[in-house]
Amino acid sequence: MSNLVHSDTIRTLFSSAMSDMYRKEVPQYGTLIDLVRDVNEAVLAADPALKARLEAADELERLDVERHGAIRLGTAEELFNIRRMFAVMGMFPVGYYDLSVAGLPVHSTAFRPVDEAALARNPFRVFTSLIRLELLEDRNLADEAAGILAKRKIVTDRALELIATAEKNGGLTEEQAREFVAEALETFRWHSEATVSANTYKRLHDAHRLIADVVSFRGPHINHLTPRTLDIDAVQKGMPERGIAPKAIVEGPPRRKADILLRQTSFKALEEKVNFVGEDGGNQGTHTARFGEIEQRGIALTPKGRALYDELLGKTRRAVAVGRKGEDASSYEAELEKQFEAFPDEFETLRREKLAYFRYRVAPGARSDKQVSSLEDLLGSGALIADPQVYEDFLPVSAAGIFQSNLGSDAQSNYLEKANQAAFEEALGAQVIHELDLYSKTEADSLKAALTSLGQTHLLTSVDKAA
Ligand code: OOG
Ligand code: NI
Repeated sequence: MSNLVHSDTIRTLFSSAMSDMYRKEVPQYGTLIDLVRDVNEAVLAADPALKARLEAADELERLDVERHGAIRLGTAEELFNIRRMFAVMGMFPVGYYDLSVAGLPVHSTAFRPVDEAALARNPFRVFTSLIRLELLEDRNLADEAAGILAKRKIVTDRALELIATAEKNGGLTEEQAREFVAEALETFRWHSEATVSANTYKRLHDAHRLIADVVSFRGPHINHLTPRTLDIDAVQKGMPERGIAPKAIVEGPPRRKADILLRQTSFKALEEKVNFVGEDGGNQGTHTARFGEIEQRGIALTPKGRALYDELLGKTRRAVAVGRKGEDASSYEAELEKQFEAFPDEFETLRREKLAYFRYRVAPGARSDKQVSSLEDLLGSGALIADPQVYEDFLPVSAAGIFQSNLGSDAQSNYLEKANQAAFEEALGAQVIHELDLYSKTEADSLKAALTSLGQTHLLTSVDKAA
């Protein structure tokens, strides 16, 4: 059918509908969006070279719409249907994150676009966690929770019909797409009416706050939507001025010239009124789940770069107790900066030492004259340009820090069973895509295309071997 709309269009409709809904539900989110917009404008105005680079690399336009959200699911069937729903929007499961190591009874993936054109148009991502009742010690409570979850339906009937239509026809018409977005939105809406009694809520909550958050409600309310900033320290500083209290430390790498991976900070979850099920027609209480977060994205790292990152972060965290009784921001930051002196802070060095992924392109107007003898010569002459590839994914240690600061608990459970990607993929009904494959393919493909158009394909073999 030729009258189908592109999945990129559906994703953009959906992410903007989610943003509108969350702005109404959580007003601080709107404040944060305004703050991030102001900071980004100021950064771009003060750094024309950065602006030019982002523009040339096709990264500037997506910045205004760039968001990620997060949801927590209760059952295998829910994860299965959510995968199908996101596929209609051109979002696929990338990466497997085991959070049991951080004492959280969940494992996760990120649904996101995977091809370059789709990422450039709108890189909307949803960090999606599945609770693991099998990790609960109290087996009776686990059974009870499973029984409660088995009764709910998080995707509307009409949304399921439209998903099936999209699967059959390879997409949706514009009219169907609009209806699909409206129906999909229902899945992620906040419900102040709990599905359980105050007593059941308390027991679930005592087992783990995350379990209560998932099991007590009709569906997986979106728990944050995160805009991307070009200067997270400026936003962190600006938050209190606009009446928002950020968590003490920024997760991820320290501030650098050559940004790597992902830096994130959040504000504490709101305490919201909830009506529990009760004989006398209701029972008021509160629930804290929904919060605000911002992020700054840097370059994607190769396995070698990632190993160095993990090593330096690990050293920092061993040297300073993080996250437990109140975060001591200044000593943590000082230690982090000290440790990361060992991480090269020039894109040029990151590329030469194969610590990070790049995307190659031909400089505007560059021509191929005689054959050059090395890639470095070609880069040095300015004919070939290496742009940093944005890290499009998440970081398990940071994610655990975000989870924990919003659960507001110091308690760490020690779970015996650890990662179980096979069980996660069985629930998903698909395998997760390995994020590193995507970055290395983009790098290899872009290099090949650029060298071909410069008539320098003789350089390819040596590069391929090195890759
Ligand atoms: C997800 C927390 C992780 C991130 O950006 O790493 C996260 C959640 O709280 O459900 O959002
Ligand atoms: Ni997040």
